[in-house]
Amino acid sequence: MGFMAGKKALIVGVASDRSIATGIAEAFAREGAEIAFTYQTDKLRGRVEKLSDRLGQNTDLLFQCDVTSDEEIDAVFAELGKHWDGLDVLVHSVGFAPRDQLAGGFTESITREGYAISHDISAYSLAALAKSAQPMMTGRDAAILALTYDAAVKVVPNYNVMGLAKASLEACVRFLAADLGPEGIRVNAISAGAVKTLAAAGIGGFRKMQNYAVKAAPLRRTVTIEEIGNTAAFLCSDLASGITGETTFVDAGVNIMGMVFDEDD
Ligand code: NAD
Ligand code: 0WE
Repeated sequence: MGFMAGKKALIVGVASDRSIATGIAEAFAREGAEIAFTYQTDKLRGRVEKLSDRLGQNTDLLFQCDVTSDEEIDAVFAELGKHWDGLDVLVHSVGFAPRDQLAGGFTESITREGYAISHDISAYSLAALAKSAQPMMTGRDAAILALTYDAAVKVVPNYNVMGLAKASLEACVRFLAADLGPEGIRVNAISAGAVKTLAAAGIGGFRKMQNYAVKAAPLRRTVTIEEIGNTAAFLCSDLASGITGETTFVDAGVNIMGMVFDEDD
């Protein structure tokens, strides 16, 4: 029997087979969890349905949800409540900034609107989902997980306003953990190394970034969505019952390096 047997999980953020959320869903299914999914737009419904089916899940448990809409968020939990008497796991694997925010210098690219959109979708949405999910998650050893990136705490070229949004997301994880701990809800984040997903593929210089990661990483490679999924399954299971408010790195060790030399330097 898997270590998530009997757990009911909602995963927000599947957009393709390469999504980090897909790696998380695969690990959850392997460990025996039941999984419901949301999808951002109708265009993505088919993909999420295929994944749900491939993982042997109930394909009725798919809900449209743009996280900028409180109505859509509330509707997800209202609908989910018709199928499940409670929720054990909530995964937030969502991030977005308008494309022009992720290129060029920080002061050059940042705008009030870019700041507002990136923080709304990438950070506030965690609080919004947690707020709406709380009644279904209370009193059952539940867990919430968010995906972050090390540019929350260190400067990464071009990540710009998304770094500020991830800093807010990580602070949100801690405030939620303190607030929801007494309800038996743990809240954690995984800080993932660079993975080539849809959200990453469109980024100029992403190859450079992956090359850097291979050079700098103690493990001399990038990480896979399977590795992120396995850590997510652990953090959302009762195996991690003593862990809350934490950011766990799954990055082949890149973040521990203070300086990296080229072979020929
Ligand atoms: P992805 O493109 O596969 O997933 C991003 C998801 O965000 C998509 O499913 C998209 O539909 C969703 N989304 C965007 N705006 C939304 C909205 N308004 N409403 C609902 N959903 C919305 O890319 P990914 O790399 O799997 O990203 C998942 C998470 O992992 C993000 O938080 C990202 O910042 C984080 N992350 C990614 C990397 C990486 O290198 N790929 C590294 C560290 C952290
Ligand atoms: O969190 C991310 C990706 C975030 C992201 C990506 C996009 C691309 C398409 C947010 N919004 C958008 N908007 C789009 O229009 N990562 C951690 C991956 C990533 O993105 C970077 C990186 C890394 C790593 C952007 C610049 C520099 C490094």
